[in-house]
Amino acid sequence: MARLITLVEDASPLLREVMSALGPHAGRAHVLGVTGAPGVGKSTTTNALVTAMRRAERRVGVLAVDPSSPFSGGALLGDRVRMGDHALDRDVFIRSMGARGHLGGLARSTPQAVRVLDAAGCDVVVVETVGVGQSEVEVAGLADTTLVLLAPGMGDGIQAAKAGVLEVGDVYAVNKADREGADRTRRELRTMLSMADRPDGAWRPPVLQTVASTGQGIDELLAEIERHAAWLAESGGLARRRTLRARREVEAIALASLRERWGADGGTALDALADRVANGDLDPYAAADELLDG
Ligand SMILES: Nc1nc2c(ncn2[C@@H]2O[C@H](COP(=O)(O)OP(=O)(O)OP(=O)(O)O)[C@@H](O)[C@H]2O)c(=O)[nH]1
Ligand SMILES: [Mg+2]
Repeated sequence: MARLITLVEDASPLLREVMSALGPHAGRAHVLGVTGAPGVGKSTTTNALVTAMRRAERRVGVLAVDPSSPFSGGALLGDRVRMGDHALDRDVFIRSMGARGHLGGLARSTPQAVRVLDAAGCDVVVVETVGVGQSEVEVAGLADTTLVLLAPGMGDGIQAAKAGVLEVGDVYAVNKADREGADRTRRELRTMLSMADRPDGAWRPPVLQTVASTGQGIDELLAEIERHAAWLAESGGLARRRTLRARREVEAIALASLRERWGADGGTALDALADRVANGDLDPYAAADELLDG
């Protein structure tokens, strides 16, 4: 699994063959996105959720994706500490991925890495990503279920609305509930979520409270995540989300390969066209046409 994910990170030419071989084995895993502001407790919560999932004998894959870092080293160090409980468990696979400077990097590599873990027999694949709305990877587009974490003080309602957090969550947890203001944050969040226009029969995102560092509230959180998964399967939403995920995956691969062809890494075709547009010799639409025709 580690080697296959390295191929994914390196955008290896072998991937074409690998993905075609993996295809028939994938499509079984439940993909859980975990997102929220830096330091809100995503890794600690993931660690606690994995403990609960292991009690139910699920095989779990975890991808900690850091769009802000070109290196996976830093994140890896933190995650080793935060998710260290599972280091020796053969049925838990944890991997950090950074952007590494590849074009369309994480947008392309994250769904492919999920596919590897899925095909390898993980029942659940957890994808941890920092932030919402602004990152290169939008977890919500990738996951079957998206868990959004907030913490008292740092994630009050108004800020949550700004960050677009209110649109992406299927399940919310106010983590660090051992700190002051958790009840208020939960109340505000519930109020804001209740103002959203939801058709009859639509999923209503629950808001829980957790103390990930002690495991408090984690069983309830996992129960809500599983309730959402069941609802998705019943409502037909699962197939829709998976098609959307595949769509993004195909799009990301196509864009990455187009960019490669253009030589956006300092290639000449795009540079020459850019020169002409900058000098006013060519309009940008004509330039784009020429690029696509070439
Ligand atoms: N008091 C308290 N501290 C917590 C809780 N959950 C996590 N922490 C602490 O918060 C800090 C950040 O936790 P992480 O799990 O690394 O947070 P993260 O969201 O993964 O952080 P990044 O990946 O860096 O964005 C750590 O020092 C944790 O021990 C909690 O429920 N209560
Ligand atoms: Mg983390």
